[in-house]
Amino acid sequence: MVVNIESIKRVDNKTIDKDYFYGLIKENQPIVFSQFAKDWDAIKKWTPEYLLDKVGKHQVDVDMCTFGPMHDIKRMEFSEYLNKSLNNEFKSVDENGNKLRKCKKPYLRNFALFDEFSEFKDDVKNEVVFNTDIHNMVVRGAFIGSPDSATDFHKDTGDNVVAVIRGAKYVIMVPPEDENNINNDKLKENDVKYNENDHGVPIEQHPAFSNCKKVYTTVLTAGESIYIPINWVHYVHNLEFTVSVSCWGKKMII
Ligand SMILES: O=C(O)CCC(=O)C(=O)O
Repeated sequence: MVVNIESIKRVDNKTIDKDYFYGLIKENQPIVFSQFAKDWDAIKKWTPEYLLDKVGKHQVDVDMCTFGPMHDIKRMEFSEYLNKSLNNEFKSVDENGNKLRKCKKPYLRNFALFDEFSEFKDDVKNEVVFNTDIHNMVVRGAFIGSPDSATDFHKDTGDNVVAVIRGAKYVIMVPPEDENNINNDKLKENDVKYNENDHGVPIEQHPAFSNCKKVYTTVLTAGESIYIPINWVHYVHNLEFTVSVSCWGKKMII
């Protein structure tokens, strides 16, 4: 059965009027803001060289993505992780030469860059859409991943605005009403294939989604952001070496 796919709505306004912006968010549908992050300092500043210079010697906890009872976290110097990611040196096949699932590739997820290095704090602005009330914890974390690293299907405990600083991400989203129609066994059997050079099954034919009414997709590039409403199941595949910042909160400014 062919899966019904819809592209996530994009708004390209250079300056986003606040009322318009929050009106869109109120609909509780995913939206791509293609200009929202374009002028952030991070876009100009966060080259691999800059990150290495500022963070290189710092120890980071890399999710080795074995997804056992505990995630397999490996501590390493940021410079080692960044260079291996940039050069795509983490293995993508198992001992028998079979392709590993993308979400099994080591990935530096939810790195507390802003708590640990204050000079990065003002370089990204996705928190501006959240109310910073003390009861509304607004949390930001950086995601730095090699080509073909991925975060498996999951949902967040708050609304989320993900901004891409470098690279590109293929995003798949399933609305809350279809969550129980996803076949997780079929997902484990086959990766979602992005294009002809990739492995797995294209989303249009993927059996894990054949009972879903509609599945939403998009590709985000540097300077673009996506609003992921709470309870929407999502999957993110880094198409190249990618740096992004997720920002979660429970109360938007509306
Ligand atoms: O960028 C990623 O790999 C995952 C982002 C995500 O799923 C999240 O912020 O909840």
